[in-house]
Amino acid sequence: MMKWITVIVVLAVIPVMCSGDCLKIGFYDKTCPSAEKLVRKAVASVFASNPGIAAGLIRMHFHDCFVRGCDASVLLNTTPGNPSEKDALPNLSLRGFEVIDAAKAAIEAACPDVVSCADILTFAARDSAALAGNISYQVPAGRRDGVVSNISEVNLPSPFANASDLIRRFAQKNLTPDELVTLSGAHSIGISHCGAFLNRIFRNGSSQIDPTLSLSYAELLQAKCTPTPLANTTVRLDLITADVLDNKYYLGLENNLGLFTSDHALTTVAALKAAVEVNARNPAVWAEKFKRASVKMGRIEVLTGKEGEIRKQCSVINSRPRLAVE
Ligand code: HEM
Ligand SMILES: *[C@@H]1O[C@H](CO)[C@@H](O)[C@H](O)[C@H]1NC(C)=O
Ligand SMILES: *[C@@H]1O[C@H](CO)[C@@H](O)[C@H](O)[C@H]1NC(C)=O
Ligand SMILES: *[C@@H]1O[C@H](CO)[C@@H](O)[C@H](O)[C@H]1NC(C)=O
Ligand SMILES: *[C@@H]1O[C@H](CO)[C@@H](O)[C@H](O)[C@H]1NC(C)=O
Ligand SMILES: *[C@@H]1O[C@H](CO)[C@@H](O)[C@H](O)[C@H]1NC(C)=O
Ligand SMILES: CC(=O)N[C@H]1CO[C@H](CO)[C@@H](O)[C@@H]1O
Repeated sequence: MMKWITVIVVLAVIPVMCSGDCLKIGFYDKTCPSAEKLVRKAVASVFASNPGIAAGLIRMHFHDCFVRGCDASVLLNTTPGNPSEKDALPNLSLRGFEVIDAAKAAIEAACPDVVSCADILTFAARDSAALAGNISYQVPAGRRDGVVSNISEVNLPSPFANASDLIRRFAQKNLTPDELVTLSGAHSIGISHCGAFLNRIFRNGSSQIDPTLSLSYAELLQAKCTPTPLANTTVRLDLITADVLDNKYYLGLENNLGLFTSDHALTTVAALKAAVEVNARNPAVWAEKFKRASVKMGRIEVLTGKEGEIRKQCSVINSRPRLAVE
């Protein structure tokens, strides 16, 4: 009898305990079993006609997690008196907001007020990796949505950054130098505007082109970005396999084909360079590390339990204080 009481007491206590941040795989299994499937469907349906969307969503997840944690603050619109993260310069062309909105609408129709936008974005980034790179993994959920998005807090790593600056910024988010290199592999898909690499192709002084950039590639980039460098011209981040999320990015780095100063920086210090070499030689090793590092990035400063809220619409918080200008 006593034994059974003990068992019952233990079982009753276990569900309220959780280690670390409380996120778990299958978080919506009971409350919204179709959630992950609906996100996958929304991403896949856009991907079919616009494969670039995978890059957009993976980058959006990174930007969300690095600013105020993975709390969907990146999705919030500017409101009167409060310019949001979306209006910050480094957002330069985030894309995929409409995919998140479509997934959210489908999910609200099936199970209202249960699934956070932060989890939807996390699932969408995960599904993007599967579509663009056949890189599949399970991702824990249970994030809640933040109620603050502030342009002044957007302080992302710069494409002009050197190795020590990148290492420091990732360390601030509890990510290791190896994870910096591994996650940068996301630059094996997607595009960039000229503004992010002009420093490497139009320089004043003796050498106009950054000597650590392949000369023929630099000339091609110069042609692309002339005569209006700040127009909407875009180039692919990975020359070798532009649309496939794979480890060819690292081969590019080893051949001075990294597009940004921050890409090339990964080959400039021993610790990072060793990781670049490992990733370049071992596609499966890199893919495994990419999965793990993506899950870890998805745990940065998350809100859980009763923190934050479950937004009804991903671009606005549920209830906001009335402002004088409204
Ligand atoms: C290491 C520091 C990083 C820097 C400095 C950086 C910088 C940039 C810049 C400047 C662009 C081009 C934006 C544009 O001009 O439109 C870009 C694109 C992109 N970044 Fe990063 N990034 C970094 C890390 C990451 C990480 C960790 C991820 C995700 C795991 C990521 C995923 C992407 C993707 C997928 C694109 C292509 C976006 C698209 O095609 O819409 N980046 N990044
Ligand atoms: C945004 O953040 C800045 C810097 O932390 C702060 O001074 C400002 O008051 C914040 N704005 C809003 C509307 O909360
Ligand atoms: C995708 O990856 C799985 C293992 O992770 C593998 O069995 C399968 O053959 C791959 N599919 C393609 C199309 O490469
Ligand atoms: C790297 O960049 C940081 C920040 O811009 C700067 O303070 C530092 O001196 C640079 N380090 C090297 C080795 O160039
Ligand atoms: C080079 O000079 C031009 C014209 O003087 C200037 O607009 C540009 O910003 C300079 N570029 C760099 C990298 O200093
Ligand atoms: C770039 O594209 C955006 C959206 O497509 C557009 O609003 C903007 O005017 C374009 N800018 C230039 C310089 O063409
Ligand atoms: C998608 C998005 O919201 N882009 C914004 C990025 O920031 C610039 C200003 O720096 C805005 O004009 C864009 O609308």
